[in-house]
This record gives sequence, structure tokens and C-alpha cells, in this order.
Amino acid sequence: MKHTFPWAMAARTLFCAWLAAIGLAAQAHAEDGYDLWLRYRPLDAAAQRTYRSAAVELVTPAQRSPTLEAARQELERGLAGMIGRAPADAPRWRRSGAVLLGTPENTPDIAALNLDLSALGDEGYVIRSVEARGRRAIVIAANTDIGALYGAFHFLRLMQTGAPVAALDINAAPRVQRRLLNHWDNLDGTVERGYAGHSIFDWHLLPRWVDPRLIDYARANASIGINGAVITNVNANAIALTRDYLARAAAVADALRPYGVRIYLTARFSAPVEIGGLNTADPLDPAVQAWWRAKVADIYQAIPDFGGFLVKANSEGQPGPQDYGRTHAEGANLLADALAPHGGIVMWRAFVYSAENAVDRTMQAYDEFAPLDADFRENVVIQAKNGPLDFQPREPFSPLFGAMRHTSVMMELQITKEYLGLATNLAYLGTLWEEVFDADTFVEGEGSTVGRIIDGRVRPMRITAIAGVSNIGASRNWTGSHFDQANWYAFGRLAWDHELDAEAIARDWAAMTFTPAPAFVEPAVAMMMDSREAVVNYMTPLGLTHVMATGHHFGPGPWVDNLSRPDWNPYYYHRADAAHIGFDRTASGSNAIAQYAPSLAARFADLSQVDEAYLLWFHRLPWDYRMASGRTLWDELVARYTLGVAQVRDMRATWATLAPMIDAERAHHIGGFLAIQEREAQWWRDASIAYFQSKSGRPIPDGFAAPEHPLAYYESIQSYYPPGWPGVTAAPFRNSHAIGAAE
Ligand code: BDP
Repeated sequence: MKHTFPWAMAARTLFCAWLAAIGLAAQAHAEDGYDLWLRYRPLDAAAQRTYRSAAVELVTPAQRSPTLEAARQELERGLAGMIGRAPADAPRWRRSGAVLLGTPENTPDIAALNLDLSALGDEGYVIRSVEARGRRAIVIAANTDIGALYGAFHFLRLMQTGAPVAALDINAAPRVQRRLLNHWDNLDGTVERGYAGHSIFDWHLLPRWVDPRLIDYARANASIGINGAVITNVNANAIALTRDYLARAAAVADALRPYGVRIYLTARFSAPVEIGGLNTADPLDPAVQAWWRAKVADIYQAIPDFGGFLVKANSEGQPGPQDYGRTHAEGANLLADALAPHGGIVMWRAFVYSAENAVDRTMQAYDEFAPLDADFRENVVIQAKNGPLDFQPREPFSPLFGAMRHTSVMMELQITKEYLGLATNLAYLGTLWEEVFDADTFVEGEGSTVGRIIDGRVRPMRITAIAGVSNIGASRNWTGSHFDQANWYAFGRLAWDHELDAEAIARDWAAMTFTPAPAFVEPAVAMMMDSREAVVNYMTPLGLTHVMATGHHFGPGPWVDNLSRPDWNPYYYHRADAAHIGFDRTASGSNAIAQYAPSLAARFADLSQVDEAYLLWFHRLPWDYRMASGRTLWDELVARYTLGVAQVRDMRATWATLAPMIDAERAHHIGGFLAIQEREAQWWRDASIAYFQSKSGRPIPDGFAAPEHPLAYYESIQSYYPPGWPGVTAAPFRNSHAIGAAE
């Protein structure tokens, strides 16, 4: 027998202690949120047994594309994490319990199954329990490798959420072709409206150093079906289109490509002047046209699968065709013609409102674009925000959906919570987006929902697309707050299939991100489902809108009425005075309702039919207007603000019971943020009630608390440096204090 020396034993003990320490460190490190919903932690014993026999062998072709290799690696990683071992790799199906992954073309065992994949298109997949020649298997098959990758992620999701895998028969295909993140990321690394730190795109180090984090970013996107990313801000910088920067963008494109994520860039309309040396950017000028053709050819040289341009033109000071007396269509077509030979598209934003202020800002996008319906090239799609104003906690849908018959229209959602309390306020946006997709436009009769318009079922559309303004940054947990990961997740799932249920998505996310234990998932999901309504209640109840503080939009500012443009002022939107509150958008006011289908417009106009959630969006009413609850409008407003705070308090109480069920690190972070949210909700409520009371002159109804401070206190609060908005550094000092400073 071999002798064991005491020093060897000591060394071994030390080694074990070291290993344990690493293990612990890895564990602690691993639960900082970095892994998102792709944690693949060990399942409970029973689930492990079930899945172990279902996945003993992984059948993939020996020659794998980078995409199929990514899918194989993901399955390996997931299975190793969840059931403790990776299945053996086998080029052919030899044993029961095999997982077959690939396409009929590259995997003979899949071809032999003769699956009908005809309805799946380029990105869909099937996941099916099959049996042949006496052997059981699960087949994940698609027409393309990217479809197989999506299928692999779906299969892993089933395991992560504890779904049975005995008799699988899943067919899935996206309803919308292009599912994009829009990064409002600047070349200097800052992120406009970003609350999760710096940009994940390090332009300074690119292309020499490609952060491996971009692979995890791509994995996360692929896991939810996101297939494109606009990696530069809509407030665009022409430098991004220089050869130097195109080489940097190409390195990002190379990293994302295996995961099916194509890149797009924002195009600054004045680029021919700024970086091209021309003295005009007039879209009808042949030299300008030639410049864009050459520029686009350069781009495709560097990035062969480049998706196209996103353009913000003649909006909030950005250059555009109107600078030369040309229309949006002439501007968009200039770029479309340059892109067309390469298969690229132009996403032309409808977020425009002219400096010469019209009656009602919410009408401007429609007024501007509807008359141009026949004028756009086939590879142009108009990108409209979900509501006619600007990513508010609640807006009716934009009347542009359904207004165009010949032009493709896509939807832009905001995942980052610019107007919903930044990253610290928990608001699950799945419910907001579901509300938009399910809204009926009635443009082709009942059932013409916004979702069915966007996916081209109400009227055929050449390009179908959904974009979400990203909430991703370099913070360790990607989104600044753990619960904001749910919004990235829900965006991807809904962009893939807007008919999915926001609650089911929340359930998947919570199970994957924390634990599948129902004792955790059910209350966590209930909390998520109420969370956006809570924000609406404490910020913008009953159809109020755009009442946030100036510039950074952090905190209340309903009193602001001195900004240079009337429609930048919160006052413009509520117009509260001693007698009334609200914006009349009926025929007696701006008549914005006329932009909707007549049957819907009639409903919005009719006080007995309009949903109270939109009441003050469409109507201007006396303070003692009688609400459905029997309360006066004033009393109801106070009640809603108060309810919002109570809802946040409930969320905190729920979280206190859930926190012990998960890791301490994330539990603590979430608890801390909820405490901030409660404080901010109270601030919103008290400031809003104090302000509106100064207009209505009415008493606080019985049973409700008066605001803690007088209005002047709230008006003087100045938040100097909230994230995401460099413009605020120029804000004037107003003899004021930051929130909390005086307490
Ligand atoms: C507004 C944001 C601003 C964006 C703009 C846009 O405050 O930062 O540039 O939207 O979408 O909501 O272009």
C-alpha cells in the first residue's frame, strides 16, 4: 500500500478547501444575474431521472455549421447543468433516449423520419417524441440550422420549467419575420435611456477585441428568437458609417452570426455631408444617391448579411429630407434604392413631430405618413411606436397601425423603462405589450387587432417586423435590475408570437430565472402581472400622460409648463385648471379620434363606452364628473394614486415571502429595489395629488392621506444625474434639493 505522507494529506485537505471555496465563489458569482434565464441549475431528483433517460445520446451531423455547433453546445451545457451529465455525442442514432438535432438535409436519421416541415419556414422547428426501429428519441428538426437552434432552446426551456417530455409534439414558427433589438447605444459607450451601465459594444476595442460577452448576448437573443440588432442609437452618428467603424461593426456581426442575429445600423441622413465631403444630403441629388450606393456596397463588403438601416429623420433635431423640401418617402427611398440590390431594408421611423406645433402632437405621425402611403419602395417599412405619443406607461395604440394599405408598418416597443421608473421600478411589460397587440383597430371589421396587422394577416405586408428599444448594458445582470430581464425575455417571446400569453411568458421566465417551484413561481408571477398597472396608477392614472420630470423623465413633473415647445410640457397633456382636467381629442377638441376606424372612434368619443383607463387621454372633464365607481373624478384620481402605492407595498410584502426561496444575492438586490420603488411611488402620488389639488381646489377625500409635503417641496426637487440622459447635466440649479436630501 502506498504511504500517505502527512504533508500530502494536508495538501489534499487544503486542495479540497480550495475547491470548495472556488465552488462557493462560482456559485455566488453565478447567481449575480449574469446567466439570465439560461442558468441550467440542477433539477430536482425526480426531474433528473425523467430527463436522464430521455437524453442519453445526442445525434448531430459530424460536419456542423457554426449554428448547429452552437445548438449542440447549448444542449450539452444545459443537460450537463440540469441533469448532471451531457449525453454522448453520436453521429447516428444508436440508443433509446437519443436527442436528434438538425435538418433532414444534414441528419440522415431525421430525413428517415419523413417529418412534414413544410409549414415551418426558415426559422420554425418541430420537437417531437418519436419511435422508430424500436428506439425512442426526441427529434428537434427544422428546415435550417437556425430553426434547429431555436428548437434546442425550446427543448431546454421545457426541461427548465419542468414540462413533461414523454409525448412531445410541438410545432413553432415565428409570426413576424424580423424581431429586432434597437440599441440606443452611442459610439462613446453611453446608452441613451440606458439604466444598466455602459454599452456592451466597446467600439474603442473593436474589432481587435470582441468581448466574449457578446456571445452570451447572442445566446440570450437566440433563446427567445430575436434575429436582429440595430447596434447604434437612432440619434445617429455618421462616424458609424466610416470604413473604420464598419470594420468594427463587422466584428460584432461575425460574433452574432452563428446565433442568427443579423446586425443593422442607424443611418444619419446628413452623412454624405458629414463624412462624405458633399455639400448636400438632398435625396434627389445624383451625387448623394451615388454616395449612398457606394457606402452601402462598402457595408455589404464588410458585412455580407447586413440587415439594413434604421432612420430617425426630421425628428427632435435630427437631419432629414425635409431639410431639402423633400418628403419622408423621398428620403426613405434614397436609402432603399441603395440597399435593394443587396437585399437590405430601411426602417423609417414615424416618430416625428414638427417644430411648428400643430393642434395635437399625437396626431402628427399619422398626418405625416398616411398621405405618403403609395410612395414608399417595397423594401421600406415604417417603424411606429406602439402609441401615438411616446412609450408612456399607458397609451392607446397608434392609429398608424391599420392606416397604411401599401406600405409595411412595423412596431417599436420600449423595453428600457424610460417612462416607467427607470430600472429600479419593477414593471413587467409583457402585459403592456399584450394590451397593444390585442387592441382591435376595426380597420377591416372586428378582429383586426394590432397584432394581426403587424404580422400581415389583416392585410398582406411585405416586411413584418417588431423592434424593442433595448434595456441591455454592461452591468453584470445585463439590465440593471433582475426583474428587467423579464422584459427582454418577454419582448423576444412576443415578437416571435404576439398571441402568446404574457402570464405564461412570465411563468416561464420566473421558473427559469429563479426556481420552477410553484410556491415561488405563482406569487412571483402574480406580482409581475400587477406591476405595470401599479406604475400606471402611481404615475399616470385614468389616461393622464407625459407628466414626468423634464429631460431625464425621472420622477413627477406635472407642473412643468415653461419649456420652449408646448408639447414638451406635461401641462400640455393634462391642461388641468380649476374646472377641468384632460385633453379633448373628440370632435369638440383636436379630433384625434378621427384617425381611428369610425366604429372605434365612436367608442372612444362616448363617455359611456370609453375605457376609464383612457378617459383623460380622450376627454376633458369637470372634476366632479361621476366615475363608474360612483366617486367624482377628483376623488377617483386620489384613490388611483393611492392604490398604486399600496400595490407596490403589496409587491414588497410578497417579495419578503419569496426571497428566502432563492439565492440571497439576487433576493437582496430585488428587495432593495422594491424599497426604492415604494419610496418613489409615494413621491409620485404625493407630488401629483399636491399639484392637481392646487388646480381642483378640492379636499382630499375621507380615508386618504394628504401629501406629506406642500406642492412647493415637490416642485423644487431636482434630480441632477439620473442615468441615461446626459442632457440633464446642463439643467439649471433652482435653489432646490435632490429627493431625500432634505429629509
Ligand atoms: C424619446 C426619448 C429620446 C429618443 C426619442 C426617440 O426621450 O431619448 O431619442 O424618444 O424615440 O422618448 O427618437
